[in-house]
Order: sequence, then structure tokens, then C-alpha cells
Amino acid sequence: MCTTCGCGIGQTLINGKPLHKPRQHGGPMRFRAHEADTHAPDVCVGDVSASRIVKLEQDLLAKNNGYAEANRRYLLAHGIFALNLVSSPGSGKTTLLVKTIEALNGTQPLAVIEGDQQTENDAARIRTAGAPAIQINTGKGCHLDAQMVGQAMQRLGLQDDSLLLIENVGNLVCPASFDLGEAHKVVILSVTEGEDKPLKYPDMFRAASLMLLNKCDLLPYLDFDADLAIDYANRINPKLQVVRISASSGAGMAEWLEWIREGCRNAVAAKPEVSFG
Ligand SMILES: Nc1nc2c(ncn2[C@@H]2O[C@H](COP(=O)(O)OP(=O)(O)OP(=O)(O)O)[C@@H](O)[C@H]2O)c(=O)[nH]1
Ligand SMILES: [Mg+2]
Repeated sequence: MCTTCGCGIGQTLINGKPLHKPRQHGGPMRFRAHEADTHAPDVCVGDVSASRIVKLEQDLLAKNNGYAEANRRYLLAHGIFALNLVSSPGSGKTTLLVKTIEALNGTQPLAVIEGDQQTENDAARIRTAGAPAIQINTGKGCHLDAQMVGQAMQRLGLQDDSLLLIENVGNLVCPASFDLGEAHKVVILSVTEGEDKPLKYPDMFRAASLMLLNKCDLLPYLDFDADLAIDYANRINPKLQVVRISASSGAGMAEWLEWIREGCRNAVAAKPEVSFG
């Protein structure tokens, strides 16, 4: 369970089958996490004190970090460059992945892990584009965690020196807290969402290395100030790189593809040498 928003009670499915170990939760806890003031340990919310909620959150993230480290070690050992794509629902993640797969045109071995609460739609779109894909359905959960991703990686059978693209559940809040073992989080902000998203959801923009400002083809029809949106994002995270892109028109794709290729080259170069004997 994610104590940030109280999500995640229920069953996770990977390609329609239950996650190997059903995730534990502490029974029917009656609290509303949004109302918990975690700075006031004596406050009780429902049955649970705020200090207990903080402890639960710490335990949950510590457990996740253990799985994330295992994923990261595996990826490093195999020269695999992994990206975790995060955004609001509908910002264009799957469209962007499809266009990326088409543009790479078999020059780069890759695989995709798709995360959504329900449906296999996105994995089907990726397979149609010609790449292997596995779908994780999180049920009530609003984010992928490292255990789910580790199992999906095993089932995919990743190639050495490949690219792993993970599309997280559309949500600008909880996925920011969950390390999956990826090299980078890539946040996608579309121009239909409003310039101030980085200020309203700073954790996500702080956690990301790259922001793709998507749907730029729509700018002529919108009252959206792209420079202001980028300025807000850089106020939150001065190191955040930005690419203006349109998955539909292809504008900005060359820069995004070069960023990916450079990451793949670095991942292969960082792979430890195997010693024989
Ligand atoms: N105009 C325009 N539309 C886009 C662009 N990229 C995506 N779209 C449209 O945006 C809608 C949502 O795209 P998806 O790729 O499904 O978005 P998503 O982020 O994967 O959505 P979820 O998985 O549901 O969170 C679709 O109608 C796309 O055609 C773009 O660059 N320009
Ligand atoms: Mg999608």
C-alpha cells in the first residue's frame, strides 16, 4: 500500500497473471492519508496515529529501495539503459514510445514495461509497433513499484546492452517516490496541462533528469507559455534537461533519440568486465 494516498490494496497482475508474491498490507486500515499531518505524531487519523503512518511509509519505501537496488545491479551488470517515463494520464507516453520504437527501427534492442491500473491496451500498442512488451495492471495502485518491475524484467528476458522503457501509471504524485532501479526518470508534460504543473507537483520534476514538453504541435491553438513552463520546471530542478517535442509531428524527436543513444552507449561502457577463470 502507498501511504501517500492510501492506494494499492488489491491484486497486481502482470500480463493478466498475479504478481508472484501478493503484496502485503496490514489489513483494513481506516485512515485517510491525505488528512494526516505527519508533523504531528500525536494526531490520530481513523485508527492510526500519524507517527505510525510515517513508520509505514518509511518501511514501504525501504522495502521498495531493496528491490530497486537489485534491479539496478542487474541492469548495470547487463549494460541495460532503463528509463522510467512518468506523467499525468494522457500526456502522450505511449504515443511517444511507439514513435520512438518506429524511429529506432530495430537499430537498438529494446523492451517495454507498461503500467496501468487496468487494460492491456498500451502493451498491445507497443507490440504492434514491433517491440516486446509486458503489461502490469496495478488494480487500485497508482504507481509501479520495484518488485513488480523486477518480476516483469525476468519475464521479459532482457537482452544485454539493450534499452528498457518503463511507462509508469499516469499520475504526477506517487511514482515520484518509488525508485524502480532505473537510470533516469523522464517526466512528460504536455502543453494542454497548464504551465504551473512543476510548481504544483514539484516532487516529480525534482526526481526527473529530463522533461519532454510534448504536444508542441498544439501550441498555436493554446494559451500556453512554453518558456514559462520550462522556467517553473528549472526553478524546481535547475539540473532538469528539457526537450520540446511533438510525438505527433516528430518535432524534437532527433534530440530525444540522441539522448537515448548516448545513455545506451554509457550503459554499455559502464558494464563491468566479466572475468573468466
Ligand atoms: N496533438 C498531439 N496529440 C498527441 C501527442 N502525443 C500524444 N497525443 C494524443 O494524446 C492522447 C493520449 O496519448 P497516449 O499516448 O495514450 O497518452 P499516455 O500518456 O500514454 O496515456 P495513459 O497511458 O492513459 O496515461 C492520444 O489521443 C494521442 O493521440 C502529440 O504530440 N500531439
Ligand atoms: Mg499510455
